[in-house]
Parts: sequence; structure tokens; C-alpha cells
Amino acid sequence: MKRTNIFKNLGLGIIAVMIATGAYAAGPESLKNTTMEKFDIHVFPALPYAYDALEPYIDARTMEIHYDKHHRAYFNNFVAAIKDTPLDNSTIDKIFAKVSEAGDAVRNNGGGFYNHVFFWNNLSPKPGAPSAELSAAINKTFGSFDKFKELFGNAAKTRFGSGWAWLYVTSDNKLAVGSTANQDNPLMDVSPVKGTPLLALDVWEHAYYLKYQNRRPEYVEAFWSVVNWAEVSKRFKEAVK
Ligand code: MN3
Repeated sequence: MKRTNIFKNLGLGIIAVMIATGAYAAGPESLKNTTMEKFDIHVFPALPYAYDALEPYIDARTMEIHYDKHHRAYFNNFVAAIKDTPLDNSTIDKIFAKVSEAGDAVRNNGGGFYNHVFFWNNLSPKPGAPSAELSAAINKTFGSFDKFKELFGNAAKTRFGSGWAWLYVTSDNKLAVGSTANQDNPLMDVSPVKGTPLLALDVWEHAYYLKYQNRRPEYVEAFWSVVNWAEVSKRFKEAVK
């Protein structure tokens, strides 16, 4: 075998291994949706990392089921719910702003689709730290970073049943923490907490049950080890400009 062929075959072998192990969760055709800047309501985006990238804090099996089963189902059901309606040509923020008029299928599945894209992108195996601007705003609003973590953690732990905890920017450019039920989010007209979301934590049992069972507080604590602070800081900068 010629040297060039050896390398060619080796390359194909590596690709085959990556596909077999699920190192890349979805095809590159959907990579454009891994940032939130232009949220495409018709694209199911790739995970921005491998299923096992957040180990040991979030286990690979949970990530696989959560992304490939739960998240994908929300996307498929959302696309079906808006098909042949005016919403099919709308944008996610416009749909959420009047979601009370769109019906439960759009509310639940649109929220489930969007919230998970948002969530995957505010997680990272390389957590980093908040920007100086975000740190200053957190300290000013909550007193300290530890106090913010406590308040956000309490929002996550005390959300009864299924839902989400959020750090968000209110309409008067202030930071706030809160939680929503089911798949609601702060962009929705039905939400008790309204604003521009910066950081989300999924507290549905499907997000943590395999590893943490009923110990939601342990999952919430582990979450802090995989927060993508660069992404959260970017969202903050865009939200307050
Ligand atoms: Mn979930």
C-alpha cells in the first residue's frame, strides 16, 4: 500500500470511529445554529461538544438521551405545530412574545426546542470566568458572586416539578434570577419572569435523574463546574447595549 493510501485509510478510520462513538452528535449541516445570534427555527443544531465532554458533572448517557431524544422530540413537534401556519415564517422571539395566542403545542415544544439550544450553549467543558462587566453587575445586584450562586441555586432547587432556572436582564437593564415552569422562558408573554435570558439551568428530572436520581441539589452544584462564562458574558454584553 502506498504511503498516501495508508494516511487516507487512517483518516477514514478515525471518522468511522467518531461516528461509531457519537463524538459528533449531529451533522455539520446544523452547526450554524450553535450560537444564539441567528436562531433558525427550522434547524435542529448540533451539540457544540461530545456527549461525554461534561463528565463527570453531566454524564454522557444523560447528554445523549437528553439531546437526541428529548430535545429532538421538542424540535420535531414544534416544526409540526407551526407547519402551514404564519408562524412558520416568523422568528422565535416574535413567536414567544405572543405565545399565549399560539397554543400549547407551540408553547411547550417551541420552549423545549429553544431552551435546550440555549442551555447546551451555556455549558462548556472549559468554564472560564464571567467578564469584568458581568462580574461587576452581579456584585452590584446580588452583593457577591456567592450570593448570586445561592439565589440562582435556590431558584433551581425550589422550582416545583419540571422547569428552568434563569439569570436574565429585565427591561430596565437589571440582572435578576427566577424560574419558569415546564418549558416556559423569560421571552414568553406567559412567563412570570420576563427579560433577556443569559444563563439557563434545566431542572427537569430527565436532565439529571440517571446520575443524581432525586438529588437535584447535587446536580445544581455540579452545574457551576461547566458554565460557559464566555457565552454568558457575551449574552450580557448584547442584552445591555
Ligand atoms: Mn431538558
